[in-house]
Amino acid sequence: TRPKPRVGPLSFPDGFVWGCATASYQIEGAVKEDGRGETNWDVFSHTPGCVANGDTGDTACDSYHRYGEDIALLKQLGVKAYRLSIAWSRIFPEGRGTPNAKGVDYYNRVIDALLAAGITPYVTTFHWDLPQALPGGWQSRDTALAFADYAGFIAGKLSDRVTHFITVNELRCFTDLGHQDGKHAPGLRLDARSVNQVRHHGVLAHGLGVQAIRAHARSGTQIGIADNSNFYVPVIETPEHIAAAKVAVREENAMFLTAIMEGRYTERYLTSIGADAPKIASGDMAAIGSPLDFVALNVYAPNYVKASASPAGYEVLPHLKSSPRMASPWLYVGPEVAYWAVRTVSELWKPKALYISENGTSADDPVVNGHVDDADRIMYLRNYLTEFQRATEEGYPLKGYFLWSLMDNFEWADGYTLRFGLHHVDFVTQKRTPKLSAAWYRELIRRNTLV
Ligand code: GBH
Repeated sequence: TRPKPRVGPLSFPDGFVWGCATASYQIEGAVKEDGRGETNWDVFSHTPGCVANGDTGDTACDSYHRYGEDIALLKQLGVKAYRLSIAWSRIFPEGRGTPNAKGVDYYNRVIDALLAAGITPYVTTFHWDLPQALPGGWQSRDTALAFADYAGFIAGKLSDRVTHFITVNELRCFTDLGHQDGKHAPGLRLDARSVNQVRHHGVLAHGLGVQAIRAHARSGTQIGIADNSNFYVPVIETPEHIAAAKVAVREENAMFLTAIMEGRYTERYLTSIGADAPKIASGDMAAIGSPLDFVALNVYAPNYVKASASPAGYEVLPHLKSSPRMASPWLYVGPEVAYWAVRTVSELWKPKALYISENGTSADDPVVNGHVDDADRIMYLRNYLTEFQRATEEGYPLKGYFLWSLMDNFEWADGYTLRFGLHHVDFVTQKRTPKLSAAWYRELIRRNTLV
C-alpha cells in the first residue's frame, strides 16, 4: 500500500493527548528533604569525574518546592497531560520496608494540583533514581521484587486519581549505560554475563511491576512502559527494506521490548549470548510478558537500515560525520524515525494503544535580550511531528505525545550543559522563561494541527 499524498492541513485526531514530560531526579532537587533516601544518582553525581562540571541533582529545578509554578507553565501551554516520575526513595528511603508518609504527601499534592489545573498525570514509577540502600542494585534479583512492592504500594495510594502508570523508563539506559558502558549510575563496566543478568532483572522488574500495579490499582487503570528501543528507518520505502526494518526492531531490542511484548527471548538473541545467558527462574518470562494496556516510546535519533543477504537479513548503516545532529552528540536528526517507530512497533506487536512518552531536542538556546528564540528546536519538533501525524493519518493507534521537556533540567552525565526545555531555567535564580518553542507548541495544541 502506498502512502496517501499529504494534502491539506496536518491535523491530529480529536482527543489527541498533548503533554510534556520530566523526571524526578532531573527536576526536584531537595535531595535530603522530608526523609528522602539516597539514590545511585546522588552517589554517582557526587563522584568526581562522572558528570560534566561536577554537576549534581542536589537542587536541579527545585521543583520539589516550585511545582506550583511548573504546573502554571503547563497550564499556560494548554497541555492536557503531564508525565512525571516518582522518586522511589522518597516513598521507601531504603528501597523497601517502612513507607515515608511525607514522600507520599508530596506526590499527593502534585497530583491534586495537576487535576485542579485540568491536567491528567501520567506517572512513571522508575526513571533511573534507584534507592542506594538496595544491596547490589540491579545486579540483584531482589531489586526487581522490591520494585514491584513499591510500584504496587504507590499504585494503591494514587490510583484513585491517577489513571495511567508507566513502570520504568528506558531499559537500555539504566541497564547497559550504567553496567556495561559506565556512563550512567552506578558507573560499572561488567562482563557480558553480568550485563545480561542486569537486563533480565530490568525486564523482570517491569513485568512484576505491571502485575503489582494491576493488583493494587482501580480496575480500568492503564499500564504501560516507556522504552527507547532502537528504532529503524528503511533506507528506501520498498517492501524488502521495510521488512528488514521490522526484523531489526525485533532483534536489536530482543533483550528489552521484544521480550516484554512476546514473553520470551528470541532464538537469535539466545544463540548470540550463548554461555553468557542470564539465570531465568521459572515464571519469569510469563511475568515479563504481562499484557500491557499501552506501549510508550521515547523517540529521538534514527537508525537507517537496509535489506541484506546476511543471515540476519538486514544491515544497520553507520552514522557519518555528515549526518545532521542537534546539540547532544548522540542526537542525530532523522524525522522519519518518528513514523517508523510507531509503524514497526504496531505491525510487530499490535499494541492496543501507543504514546510517544518523549521526543524533543537539546539546542544552544542563547539568551538574547531576555528571549530564547530557538528556531532550531521548532524545526526539529515540526519535522518529527509531521511524521507522527502521518502515523495517525494511516490509522496506527497513536494516542498522545509528551514533549521532552517542560523545562531545562539535569541532563544526567551532561549535567546542566545541555538544555532540552520549552522553558529556559536560570539555575542560579531558578527563573523560568518560555522559549519561542513554547509559543509554537501552545499554538499546535490550540489548533490540534501543525502550523
Ligand atoms: C531520554 O533518554 C531520557 O529518558 C531523559 O531522562 C533524558 O533527559 C532525555 O532523553 C534527553 O537525553 O552517552 O553517547 O552513550 C534519551 C536516550 C540514550 C540519550 C542514551 C543519551 C547516551 C549516549 N538516551 N544516550 S552516550
